[in-house]
Amino acid sequence: MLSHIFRTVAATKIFLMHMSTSATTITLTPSADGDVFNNGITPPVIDTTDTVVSTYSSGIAQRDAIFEFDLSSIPDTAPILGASISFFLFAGGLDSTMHAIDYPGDGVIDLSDHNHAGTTAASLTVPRVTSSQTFSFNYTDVSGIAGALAGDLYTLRFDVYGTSTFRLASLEHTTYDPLTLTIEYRSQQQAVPTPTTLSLLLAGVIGAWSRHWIQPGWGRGQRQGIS
Ligand SMILES: [Ca+2]
Ligand SMILES: [Ca+2]
Repeated sequence: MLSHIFRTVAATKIFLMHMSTSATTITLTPSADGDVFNNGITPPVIDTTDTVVSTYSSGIAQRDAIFEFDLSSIPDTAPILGASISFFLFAGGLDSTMHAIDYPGDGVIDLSDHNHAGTTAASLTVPRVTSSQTFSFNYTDVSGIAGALAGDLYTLRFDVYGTSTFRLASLEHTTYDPLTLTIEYRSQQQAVPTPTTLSLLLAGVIGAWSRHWIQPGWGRGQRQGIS
C-alpha cells in the first residue's frame, strides 16, 4: 500500500514536470517593415511605407529588406526551440541565395540597419520566380532570437549578394499577407502545485493511508478494548 502512495505522489510530480516543460508556438507579424537602399554615392533612401519590401544587389548598390518584431510576449529566458519565416514573394528575381541576418532591434528602420552586424539565421536559395507565391524556410540558427529577448525588439534583414532582387509583400499591402515569423519556445512555468492540486494530493495520500491502517472492525475493537 505504501508503494501505492509513492506511485500517487510520483505520478503527480510527473504531471507537474510535464507542465513545466511544455513548448509554445507563436506567430508574429512585423511591428514595422521597409527597405534601405544605399549605393555609397547618392543619398541613401529609406522607404517604410511602400506596399513592397525589396532586397537587391548590383555591385556596390544594395537594398536591404528589413523587418522589426516585438518579442515581448516571449519570456526573456525561454529556450528557443526553432523558428521559421513565411512571406509572399512577387514573380521575378534571379536564381540567388537570400540571407536572413538578425540582431537586437532598436524600434527604427534606418540607415544603421544597412550592413548592421548580426547572425545568419538562415539562407534560402530562391530560383527565378515565374509566379508570385508564398515561401517558407526554417532557421538554422536561433541564437539571434534568443539574444534579442531581453530587449524585446528584434530585427530581421534580408540580404542578397551578387546581382539579384526579390520583392516581398509589406505590411502596407492590401491583398497579400505580410511576412510572418513563427517561433517555438519552451515555456518555463514554475513546477509549483496549485492549492487544488495539493488538496487532491493530500486527500489521495490520507485516503490510501486510511485504507491501509484502519481495517474493518479496528475501531470497534479499540473501543471495546478500552471499555
Ligand atoms: Ca512598411
Ligand atoms: Ca534599426
